[in-house]
Amino acid sequence: ATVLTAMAAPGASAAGLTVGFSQIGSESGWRAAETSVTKSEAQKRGVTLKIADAQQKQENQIKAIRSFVAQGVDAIFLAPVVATGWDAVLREAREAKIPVVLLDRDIDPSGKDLTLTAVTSDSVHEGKVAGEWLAKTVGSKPCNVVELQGTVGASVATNRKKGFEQAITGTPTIKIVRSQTGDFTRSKGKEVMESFIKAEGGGKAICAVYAHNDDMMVGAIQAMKEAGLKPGRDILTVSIDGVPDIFKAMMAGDANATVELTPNMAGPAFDAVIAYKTKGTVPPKWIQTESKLFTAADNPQAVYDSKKGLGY
Ligand code: GYE
Repeated sequence: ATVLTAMAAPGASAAGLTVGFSQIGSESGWRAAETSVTKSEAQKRGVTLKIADAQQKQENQIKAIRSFVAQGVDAIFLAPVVATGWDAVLREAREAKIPVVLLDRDIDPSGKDLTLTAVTSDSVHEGKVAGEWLAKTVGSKPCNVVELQGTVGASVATNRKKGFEQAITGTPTIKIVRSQTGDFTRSKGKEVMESFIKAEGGGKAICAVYAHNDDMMVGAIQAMKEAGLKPGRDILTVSIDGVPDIFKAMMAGDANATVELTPNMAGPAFDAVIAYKTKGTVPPKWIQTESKLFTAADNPQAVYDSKKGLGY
């Protein structure tokens, strides 16, 4: 096991490094998995990891970063809940010569110079893939879409909206008729979907639901079922993340498609920090992870099984 670990992590000379991770919270299954994968990726490399859970609040993240700076950690990982408002605290980290790596979400350009790199998927692309799947699936049939947005001000919410809209602009028969934030949670996704169904006269005229993450979709599926609607059959669903429960919903015929992204953003981030700290290697400004379309026809059972034990 020792040999394998050393092979998987050539930067094993990183033993002794301490990384502080300001995590957003645990709003979704994807994020729970990210936290758990980050712990195991740290362990593999002999890195000491300190995690601060911000309970979705930016002010808590700012406090956590200040505390990591005061403790003199070797690097800071930040999953920024929103895109703006980081410049001051990032400058403090820079003054202390502590590199900051963004994980899974981005910040506005003004603060980017203050970070070492960002490990994220391409969230505009994810929205595009979702929109293209819908356009292809409905063809020329008119389609009223309701959209569940992620956290207001989060880069991934802005981008997933933008990408989806780009994909459907060429198809005027597809219309977003309602769009509201469900804050990336199951409970809000359900609540907002209930209000959409009410506002749309019982929901019969809704053709598709687009949710910026699977958790909100799982909530929306429940709302649709409770309203006597048939998600996955009469109402198409497309969302993002690839959490086990969406594959389960696909197996039951309640969901149609998701865009899967890896919860392992920390692995490449640790490698970048280790190379930077031990060899002075400056990473590219963006380390991009993959995201890909997955539909109910792609053997959801197998994916579901493969996700067991990953911390979702
Ligand atoms: O898709 C969502 C989470 O930033 C990529 O945040 C992440 C997103 C993820 O809460 O489920």
